[in-house]
Amino acid sequence: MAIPKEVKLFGAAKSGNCTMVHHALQLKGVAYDYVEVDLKNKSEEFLKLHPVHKKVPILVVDGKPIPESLVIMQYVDETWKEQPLLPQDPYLRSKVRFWADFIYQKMVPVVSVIKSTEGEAQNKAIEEFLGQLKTLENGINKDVHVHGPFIHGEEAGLLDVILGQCKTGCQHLEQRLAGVKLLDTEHIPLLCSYMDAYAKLAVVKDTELMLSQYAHA
Ligand SMILES: N[C@@H](CCC(=O)N[C@@H](CS)C(=O)NCC(=O)O)C(=O)O
Repeated sequence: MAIPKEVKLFGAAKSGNCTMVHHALQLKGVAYDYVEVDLKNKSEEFLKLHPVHKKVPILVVDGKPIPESLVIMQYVDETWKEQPLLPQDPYLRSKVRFWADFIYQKMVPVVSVIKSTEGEAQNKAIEEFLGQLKTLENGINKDVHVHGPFIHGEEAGLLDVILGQCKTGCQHLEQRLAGVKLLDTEHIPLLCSYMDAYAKLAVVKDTELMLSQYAHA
């Protein structure tokens, strides 16, 4: 397969799903152009890219659009071989995909409940989320982590990218829910240490700086 020539990311500066795609592209050293989408006033150009989805991020590779952050990151990993984001071993790959899916399909919906409720219902959702964090910590350590500062070992991989964004999301949530600690080093010491290692990577600062010009968006 020929290496793509033109790579364009349509995203929004405030979107965590888009930030993960920036990180994945930059970790792999892929050169790309960025288009900031006004989500309140989506352009015709953007709407034509994926009429079903109509959400960011969308990666356009040599004119072909790819939606969904998790699908995009796996596409990027399969297309550019430098610094693999997924393990080479198929069994280990299945484990990484399982835990990525757990975060997207099980944890993200609970975060939505926390954001959209109050009182008893919100407390119940917070408890559920804390339990999921523990399940994730135990599962990742049993299934994926071998040795090194990152979940994937010596280099950051797909789960590190996703967890990096989880950290940002949880910090915002903690500010909103004054007094509630979601990322507690006593409760989930290993996840906290992977997240801290990831936060120190240059791609994190570089993306933040690049997107700061759209902070008003
Ligand atoms: N599951 C999708 C979620 C995409 C998504 O929800 N994008 C939001 C921004 S984070 C969006 O485009 N919202 C605008 C809209 O729904 O109109 C992914 O991971 O890419």
